[in-house]
Amino acid sequence: MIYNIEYETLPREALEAVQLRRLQETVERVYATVPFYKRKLDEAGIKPSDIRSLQDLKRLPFTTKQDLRDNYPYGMFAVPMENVVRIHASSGTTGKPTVVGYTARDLQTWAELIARSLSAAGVTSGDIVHNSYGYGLFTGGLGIHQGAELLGASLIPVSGGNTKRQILIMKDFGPTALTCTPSYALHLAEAAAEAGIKPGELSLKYGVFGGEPWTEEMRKEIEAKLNLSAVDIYGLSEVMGPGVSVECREAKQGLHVFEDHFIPEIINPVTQEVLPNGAQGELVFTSITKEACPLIRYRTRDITSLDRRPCICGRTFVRMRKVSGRSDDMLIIRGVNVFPSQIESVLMEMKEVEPHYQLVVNREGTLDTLTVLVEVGESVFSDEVRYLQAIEKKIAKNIKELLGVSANVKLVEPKSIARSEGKAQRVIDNRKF
Ligand code: DLL
Repeated sequence: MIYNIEYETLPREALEAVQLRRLQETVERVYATVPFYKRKLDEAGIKPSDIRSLQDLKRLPFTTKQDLRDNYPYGMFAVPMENVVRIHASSGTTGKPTVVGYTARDLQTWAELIARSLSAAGVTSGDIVHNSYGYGLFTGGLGIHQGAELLGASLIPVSGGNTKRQILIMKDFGPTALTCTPSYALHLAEAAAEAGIKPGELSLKYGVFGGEPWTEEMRKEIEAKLNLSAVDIYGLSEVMGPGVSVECREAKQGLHVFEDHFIPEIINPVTQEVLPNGAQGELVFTSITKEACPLIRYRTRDITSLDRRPCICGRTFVRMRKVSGRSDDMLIIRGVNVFPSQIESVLMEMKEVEPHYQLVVNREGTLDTLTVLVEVGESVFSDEVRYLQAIEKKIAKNIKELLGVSANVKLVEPKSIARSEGKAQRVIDNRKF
């Protein structure tokens, strides 16, 4: 079902008119209220009144995560604190967290975007939603929570962790939809199987998974193990949280960006030029309705491309391809660019191994080495050594063929790679730069 039929199916021309008006309002507002943006626009010699068409967007300066850090904690807020009703933060791997605020209207907007997202997955007011995204400063838990309530579904605020209890709830409360990171979905599936529950025994029908990159192969695996239809949901706390874009269950080919609230662009991360339609590069967002923390041309570091072809679901919003990785997650191993998702798709094609893996990068002398740890199932692990070695060789060969990089592949015991209740840690880079 399309939750907001009027906006989600707006013809392009009408949509662009809405976008331009909202963009102009946003630029005027940030220029007047956020000293950082006044300075940036002055430096670039641009006045808010210079934004006369959507083409003018590319004249505006970028915003980076570093800019948010430099203005920590509240320097980027465009409204007085008394109008801010919620604060979230993303932890980030280094340094201070990135802090974001929401006005009451921002929370309403966000709830609507989640209601749209859940609807795109197939969820209706008659569904029971088991929400295992973490509650707290992370936007996943509370973000999904409010949107599910707005939709009128029955929401179970389980949050992450305590997997045994999660399984009990999944069995006894009869949830029809599951929301969590894809890696945790897989973990829940395994735990359910261990508890002797067969895929068809749970009442799940829909999954809305995101917060980290995952491949098509991983989708198939989760759908089979949990007997549900899974869509990908994307977002980032700086821009809003989950619900910036979502796949529709009709096509499951690319995530519709809620373009009446966010304008996406794809740039070359090195030269910063805007790339033509369909080209792959770094995703950039401008928020055009946010009150508390509007962002102009925020560089996400996520790598994807935009698809403007019409979609069978009827939504007119542009689709972004599944994110293949982050430009800062990209490993450069002996000069070769490697994304964890590329390795994942090699592994997923092999039925002998489990979808749990970790990449470990070391530097020996001047040489980078890549070790791929992959779990195998109980039955395979107890097989003879020669058989295991043959599998390791086959994986290494497939990685070499696809990526042109040599890897040491090590099969490890079932359950030996740490499970995460939120985002999985796929890479351990021990090199010192
Ligand atoms: O992860 C928001 C979210 C929560 C999205 C729950 C979806 C579901 P942050 O913690 O700020 O926000 O992390 C944002 O996570 O820039 C991407 O690199 C990555 N990411 C989020 N969703 C996806 C996805 C939330 N569907 C960062 N596919 C983003 C790939 C994703 N990467």
